[in-house]
Amino acid sequence: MRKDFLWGGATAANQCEGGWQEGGRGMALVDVIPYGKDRMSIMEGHMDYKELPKDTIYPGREAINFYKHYKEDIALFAEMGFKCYRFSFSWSRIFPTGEETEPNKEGLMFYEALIDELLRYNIEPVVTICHFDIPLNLVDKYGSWRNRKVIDFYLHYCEIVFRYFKDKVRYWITFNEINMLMHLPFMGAGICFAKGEDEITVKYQAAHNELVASASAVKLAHKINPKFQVGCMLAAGSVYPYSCRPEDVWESVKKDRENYFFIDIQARGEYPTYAKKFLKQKGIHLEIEAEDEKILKEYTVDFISLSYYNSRCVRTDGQGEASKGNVFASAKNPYLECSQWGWPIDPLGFRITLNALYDRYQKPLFIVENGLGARDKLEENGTIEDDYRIDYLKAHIKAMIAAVEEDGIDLIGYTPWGCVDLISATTGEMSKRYGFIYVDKDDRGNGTQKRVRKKSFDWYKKVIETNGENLF
Ligand code: BGP
Repeated sequence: MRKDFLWGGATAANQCEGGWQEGGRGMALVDVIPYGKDRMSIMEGHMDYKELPKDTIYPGREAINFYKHYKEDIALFAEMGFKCYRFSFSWSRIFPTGEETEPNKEGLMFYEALIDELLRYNIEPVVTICHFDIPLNLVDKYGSWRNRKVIDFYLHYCEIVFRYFKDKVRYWITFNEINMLMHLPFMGAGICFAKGEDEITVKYQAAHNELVASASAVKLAHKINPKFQVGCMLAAGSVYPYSCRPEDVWESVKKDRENYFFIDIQARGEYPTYAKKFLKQKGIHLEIEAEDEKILKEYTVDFISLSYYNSRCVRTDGQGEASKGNVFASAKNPYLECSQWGWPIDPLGFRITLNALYDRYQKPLFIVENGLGARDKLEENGTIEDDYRIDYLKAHIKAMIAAVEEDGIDLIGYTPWGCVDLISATTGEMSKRYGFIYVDKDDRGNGTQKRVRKKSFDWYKKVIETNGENLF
């Protein structure tokens, strides 16, 4: 692996920061996403958060209180030898309603202190501008990303942070898992549907608006600092045909395209032919302004970042089980074992996915999420023996190294997800843990929030120390 390879870890404000009423932060999307039975309907945009019962638990409001613990957590990241750390800004900490002209100084100062802390340890900050997040006011007042006005609010926010952190941050990601908006529109993009609304048109309109916002952010970023590296971000995972039946193969091509659609535009600069045809055939009419095409074409991303948890699989014979626990509808792949949450485990699929993306786009890749969500047990002697996590990461890192060294992929870095335990996006649980660092907190919010090093902590430290050569 190259000497400057960015080993690190990843988190996001919505799932770790908390401090929802501190430092002048405004209400955010995550503050109204509940724990429990209504979570899915809310995330899918099929239930209005205002209908939730009074005693609802909102795990993201406090999360692991990174807002207060960030120094301690960063010290632990430094101890593991992190070269970079991916995190996100909370938009409403900087613009409480999203509509202000002037930013909330306290919010900017918080991120400045955080970034300075990273730089003190020579850890490169990688900032996600929008990770499943938007000020709640923009959701209530404008219907979130379905409305073009939100593009301007987003760009104003970008302009402020690009200028403020001009000399301190180099890597920026415009939207986390941009394709998630098709599957969990409220969590992904703040979209809640009215009864009887034409959902597919709303989703593609919101996608178009985000894509224009993303390209415009690239333009702005390069104007402010030509050294900025701006990336898109895909929830990746190649789609396998269940069999070599041509129908299965064709279905897998179509399913892959549903995800590539976003990156085709962000990396190649235009709506691909298949997407234009699809929109036409479905009678989806989008509001596209005259200059949009030009912006999309001229301001493509510098790199492509991605999350990879598993491959996907499709079959068209209507038989067999569905793969559990996955928001991407998928058939169960009989060759793969699954995690405790039913997510398939497929390290070779990682190499396949990286190759597919690199073949298609020929731009540097950055793996900004990967990992195993598992239940951990804090032993009486204070240790956590998470060998299952080490096994998962080891197999995936081997596949990643093969993709780089044998297949020739240009890879910037690797930041496993939830390097410190945090709230799960899909389930809202604390017990679905990814970290090298355990956080004492349960699904109902009880616990001391004490941080404890897991067995994987020392293992990952050695991986970084040896630049991936010593996986043990
Ligand atoms: C991705 C998100 C993350 C993260 C991760 C793991 O979709 O970008 O925010 O949470 O998946 O998913 P989960 O938390 O549901 O296990």
